[in-house]
Amino acid sequence: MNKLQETASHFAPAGVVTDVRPFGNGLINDSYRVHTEGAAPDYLLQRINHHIFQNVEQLQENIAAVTAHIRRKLTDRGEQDIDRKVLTLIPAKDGKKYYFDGENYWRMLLFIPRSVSYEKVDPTYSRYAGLAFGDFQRMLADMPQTLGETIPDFHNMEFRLQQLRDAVRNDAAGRVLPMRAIIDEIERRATDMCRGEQLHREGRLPKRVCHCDTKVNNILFDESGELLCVVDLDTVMPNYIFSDYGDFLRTAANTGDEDDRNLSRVGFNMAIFRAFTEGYLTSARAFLTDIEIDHLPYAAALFPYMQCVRFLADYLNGDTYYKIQYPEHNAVRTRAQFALWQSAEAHAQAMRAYIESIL
Ligand code: GN1
Ligand code: MG
Repeated sequence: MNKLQETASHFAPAGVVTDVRPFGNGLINDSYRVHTEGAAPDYLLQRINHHIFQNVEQLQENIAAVTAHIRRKLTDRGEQDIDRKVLTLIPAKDGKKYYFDGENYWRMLLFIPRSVSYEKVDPTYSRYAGLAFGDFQRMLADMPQTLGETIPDFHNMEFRLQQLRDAVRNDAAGRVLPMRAIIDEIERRATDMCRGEQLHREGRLPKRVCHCDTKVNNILFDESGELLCVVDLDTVMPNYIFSDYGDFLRTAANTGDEDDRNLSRVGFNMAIFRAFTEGYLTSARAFLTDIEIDHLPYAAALFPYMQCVRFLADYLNGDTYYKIQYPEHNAVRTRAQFALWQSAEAHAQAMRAYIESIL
């Protein structure tokens, strides 16, 4: 039995474990697929990045509450195949929702079979995703528990800018100089990009339970194309609906890659925008306020901007947060998100016109 198999044995999966192999490409946690013999289901074993999620106990309580709530909603609606439409936490043998090996925190989930995720989706899939996120927010609207913020100020733009300013001041890795032009442009637009925080302080923008990491590869589809569920629930917490709307478009409506070196490939794809927005408003319009709807184009630009700020701060700090594949990776990511942000801003008028046309 190797180390990973030994870790898996602290949970109580049905069936005999045959193999544990790396799975997926998240930038934060490490995931492994636990293969089992015969008809028993497979599992997903994850090492939780506890430097980032510092309160693992609360994190796991959040996930348990959210998945139980969604499961109840799906059951009430008479959905079939529920184990593939919501995540299932597998408790550790001692009954806890995680296992601590003295150094690392682990959790286990049921592996969702015959599912696929994508780095890019077409308009048809984007529309499904829009419907699904609107529905996700609606299902969680009446959760009895108040969820903790698993990462405080996660999508607080003022806080993210403060982190960037600290990183610029410290210049820990000596990388500020070549990034100066980008930093200046970020600062020039800073006040406007913090509008969400401003509206919230004025009591005009609510927080609702959101997913907060709706990048397109966090959505599972059935092999037939049907949408199954959203995964990566670590960041589910109260936030502005802009998070889910904006982060999906940041990843799905980018004609290039999140870390594209070729900036001429990067741009904001209006066909994806239209399909996703139409789907999202179909399921969310009933509960959204006018202020939320009016600011959807702002949200579409905010998320590439925020991700640019976050990648840049990490680059300046010497790559302490995101996993990187090569030394300049965070600089490349910063430039790609910067280009996407500029493109999204250039499309703001067209976005507004489309939203008006469908309401
Ligand atoms: C991280 O874990 P993953 O790769 O789905 C990050 C998101 C970023 C994203 C950028 C907890 O998501 O906020 O938008 O990378 N998650 C955390 O690709 O910071
Ligand atoms: Mg992920």
